[in-house]
Amino acid sequence: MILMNDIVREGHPVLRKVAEEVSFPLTDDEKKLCEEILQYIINSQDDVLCELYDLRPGIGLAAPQVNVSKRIFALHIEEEDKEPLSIVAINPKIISHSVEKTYLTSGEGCLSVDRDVEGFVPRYSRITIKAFDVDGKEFKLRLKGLPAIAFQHELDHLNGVMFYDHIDPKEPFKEIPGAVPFERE
Ligand code: K2U
Ligand code: NI
Repeated sequence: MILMNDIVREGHPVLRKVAEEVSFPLTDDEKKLCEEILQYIINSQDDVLCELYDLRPGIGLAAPQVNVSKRIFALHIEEEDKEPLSIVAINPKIISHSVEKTYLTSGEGCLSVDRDVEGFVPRYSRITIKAFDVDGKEFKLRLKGLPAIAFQHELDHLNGVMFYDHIDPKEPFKEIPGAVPFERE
């Protein structure tokens, strides 16, 4: 079971590496990793387990965050009145995106960053992605809202990018031209 002390924190070089593509069939270790990163975010959304194991809640987790520099991440997002999204994405790619941008009005956080970094993080409002599942089957999804933001946050982790790299250092809350703000309830 992944716990917070398995999650590397900013300053660790693995978070600034471009992660390696994965080949199929996955090794048993890679399959176990996929299960464990998805299980972490599911566990982290359970109040009892959060308390019991001192977990930080998350909706995504990327392999580099547990010190494995491979192009794998998991998302588990359940929002009221919306389709739940629970995926492991392997060798993920954004194949098209809206011109329109969005940003979380609350700003972003990261399980690998133990501090608040304020500011708007521009993201594409809508994205079409493709990735492979653990069996090597390719899938495509069209994402918007929080799933789209989370996907871009996790894909950044596979490219050595941290969310605060996107924040304007001089004017962190500068209006992003044409962007549609996303309010999390
Ligand atoms: O990659 C990670 O560190 C997990 C991130 C993912 C994330 C950050 C910002 C925006 C979307 C996804 C977070 O710790 S997950 C915490 C969280 C929960 C709900 C909404 C936003 C962030
Ligand atoms: Ni993160």
